[in-house]
Amino acid sequence: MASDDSKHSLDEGEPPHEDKAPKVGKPKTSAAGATAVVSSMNHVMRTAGPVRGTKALLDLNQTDGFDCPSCAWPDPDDHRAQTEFCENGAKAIASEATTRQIDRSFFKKHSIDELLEQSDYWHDQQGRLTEPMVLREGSSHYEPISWDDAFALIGKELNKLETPDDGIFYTSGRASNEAAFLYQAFIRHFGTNNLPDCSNMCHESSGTAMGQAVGVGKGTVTLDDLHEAETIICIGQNPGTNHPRMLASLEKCVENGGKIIAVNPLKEAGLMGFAHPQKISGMLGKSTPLASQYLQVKVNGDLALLRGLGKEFFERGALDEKFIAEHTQGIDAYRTRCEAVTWENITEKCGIAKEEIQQLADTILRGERKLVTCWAMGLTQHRNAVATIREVCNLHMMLGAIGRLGAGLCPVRGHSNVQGDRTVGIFEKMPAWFHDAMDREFGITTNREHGYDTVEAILAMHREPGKVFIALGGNFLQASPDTSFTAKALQNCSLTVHISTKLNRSHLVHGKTALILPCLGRSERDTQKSGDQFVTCENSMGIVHMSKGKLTPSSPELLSEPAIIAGIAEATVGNTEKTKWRWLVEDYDRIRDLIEKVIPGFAPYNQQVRHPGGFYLPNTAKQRVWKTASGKAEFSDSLLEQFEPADGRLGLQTLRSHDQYNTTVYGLNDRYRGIGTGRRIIFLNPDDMKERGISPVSLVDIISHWEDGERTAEEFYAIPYDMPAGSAAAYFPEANVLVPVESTALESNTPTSKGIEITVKPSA
Ligand SMILES: Nc1nc2c(c(=O)[nH]1)N[C@H]1C(S)=C(S)[C@@H](COP(=O)(O)OP(=O)(O)OC[C@H]3O[C@@H](n4cnc5c(=O)[nH]c(N)nc54)[C@H](O)[C@@H]3O)O[C@H]1N2
Ligand SMILES: Nc1nc2c(c(=O)[nH]1)N[C@H]1C(S)=C(S)[C@@H](COP(=O)(O)OP(=O)(O)OC[C@H]3O[C@@H](n4cnc5c(=O)[nH]c(N)nc54)[C@H](O)[C@@H]3O)O[C@H]1N2
Ligand SMILES: [Mo]
Repeated sequence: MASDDSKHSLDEGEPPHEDKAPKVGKPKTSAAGATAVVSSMNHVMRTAGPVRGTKALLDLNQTDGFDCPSCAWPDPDDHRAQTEFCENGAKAIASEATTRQIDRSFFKKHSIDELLEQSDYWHDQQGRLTEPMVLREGSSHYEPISWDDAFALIGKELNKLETPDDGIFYTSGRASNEAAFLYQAFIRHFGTNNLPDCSNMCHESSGTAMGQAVGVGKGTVTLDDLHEAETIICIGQNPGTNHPRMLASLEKCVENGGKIIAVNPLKEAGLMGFAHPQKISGMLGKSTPLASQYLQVKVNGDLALLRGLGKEFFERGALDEKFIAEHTQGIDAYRTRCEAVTWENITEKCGIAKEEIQQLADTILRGERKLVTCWAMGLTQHRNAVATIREVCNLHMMLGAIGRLGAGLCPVRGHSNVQGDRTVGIFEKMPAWFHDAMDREFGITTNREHGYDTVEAILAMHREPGKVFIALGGNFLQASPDTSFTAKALQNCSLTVHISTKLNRSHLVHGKTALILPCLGRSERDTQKSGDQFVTCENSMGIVHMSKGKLTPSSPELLSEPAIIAGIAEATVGNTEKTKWRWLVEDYDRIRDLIEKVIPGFAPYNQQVRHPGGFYLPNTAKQRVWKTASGKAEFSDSLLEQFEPADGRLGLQTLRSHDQYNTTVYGLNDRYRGIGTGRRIIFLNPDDMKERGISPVSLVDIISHWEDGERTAEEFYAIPYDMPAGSAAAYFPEANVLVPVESTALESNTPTSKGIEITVKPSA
């Protein structure tokens, strides 16, 4: 699958190369503070203007305002500051509330080829999409199309397919519960379970592992638990950039006497210290030190490190015997694994000394052993991700550190409603009870065959031309692995459709025919027949709450996501006695009434969600009820296998800069890591650079190695950085060309975006 020709052309989806070397300065040792406030204000005022910008910020994350679209971190149940947002939330809003616009004249002026030559940053800068556009077969330019014609075109193409399984329906995690539920209902009426989503590339490994271990694929803690915890481990996560409001909780934990432990190959500013931008001391630059111990683990050395901790707990007899006897099964096999492994093996694999692991054990075992473990992509995007996350669960089960105050599991979600989308049915393999309920409520017979996840969908589109691909948000091309392979998959489609707010590269690498359907954003007023609507989202801690946009929509042509879905559904599967698509959209309460009938835990949805702050969905693991096969929490006893590059090669992880939201590039700097401008960058250990004759800020080519051959990304600037030898890091999505589509995590099938075997050499 690797291409023989190492050079990528633009229609293979790789963003254009940069012509300037990056400015490089010293990495920071704490996050947020006044710079963050200034940076966010600048951003918002520049792009959204003072009136629209201020209004947007004042509504952000207030109980009667809209939910920040940037991340899934919860809002405090009470006492919300007037500034309950972070720098990156503000940037997300600026990007959405911008006054710049893309209309038909823009597309008339710029051909697809010209647009491909522009960077992702440039695409975002062009502003909001304002009217539906079509790219006709063979044409070089998008042109306007009416909404009804667009819906009819989609209906015609979908109904032409040989089987409903030739339709692929992607979802990105910004879609509200209402949009997501309606979308999946339409797709299940149509007759397929091909519902790949961004979660497949994100926290799928967490859901899989936690489902096996504790019977629930979601986190078991609340903000109070973080504040009450004695120890919080942040492993494989960079909250300073990706969940900045989490830093306030970490600070609170420290102020209450708790300790923060960071496990990360890179020294990340936000884990070292935090200057609270909502406090005077923080504004003046006084920061609270966060991590009391910083373990610079080798890339993917986490399983070994955690196994070492388990071994230490057993050696010290530090077990909650009562919890183990009452609630768990399988500890003996796990004990045998821990005893069998040697300390040499552990330290060699993780790169952390035994004494450091013992020091961590001392920290965790003090007091009442109130432990919270937070993790994100540094754990989930590896081949052994499910085994690693189950190991986290093992440690919590040994200490009974789950389902009690100050203790529990905290997978920190990405997209603001990625968790809710899954709850309401965006999944290629929903359980039988869900299908039964859909059949009952809608009077249909749903297809029970599992559908494609993201990687399976790419492989299928690549293999079998003529499919229809529809995306509810997101940027499938740039978010997916193996960019040129995915580009070919999209180009193979008869029709590609994107429901989007902003222009992105997925609109430009397209099927025979392509549609861009522009929708309202979170911050905008959504008026339907019964009046102004709100939508609902579920955050990382299982709280469902409302989100109500108040800004005037960027264009009167925009439709809401639910309205677009209803239009497509009506044109494709038609109305039935039970389902009148456009009627449902007249009043979103009607959609919520259906959700509550299909999915347990929501009733009385329309009532509860109108309470300020929303309501918690039930979480059995939090109640110490285990919905696993055995009815107990299950220990795992996986082999200690990890990703280890061959001699002379490095382990590349792909991560986010401070100035991006996934594939949306807000700016070209990565302030905390000291990068002034530039994104085609690879961070390397200084010794690894010397060994290869690579000088600082010089150009290198990166080659990734996989069973099917090599993939190359040319001309990245090499930056020396404090990280373990053998480890490397580059930005997503520029480095996605290097991620082999078939290199995925066991069981969860998540692309191994943090574990890519590479060689690096100076560019010719
Ligand atoms: N501003 C902003 N906020 C965001 C996003 C964004 O792009 N921008 N994206 C959202 C989304 S969808 C998500 S999923 C989250 C992502 O949130 P994160 O998971 O924090 O995002 P990444 O940048 O992928 O960072 C992964 C971190 O894991 C570390 N890491 C990499 N490999 C390993 C490893 O093998 N072991 C360990 N221990 N650490 C490792 C990296 O050094 C980095 O610090 O953020 C969400 N919030
Ligand atoms: N190499 C590598 N690849 C990765 C990752 C990695 O760490 N490394 N991370 C993975 C992860 S964690 C994730 S979650 C995925 C993200 O994958 P996606 O969710 O597909 O990507 P995003 O960049 O979040 O999508 C951005 C686009 O969404 C559209 N959009 C924004 N707001 C809205 C809205 O309100 N409604 C609609 N309809 N559209 C909107 C805009 O047009 C914008 O261009 O990427 C994955 N890919
Ligand atoms: Mo994500």
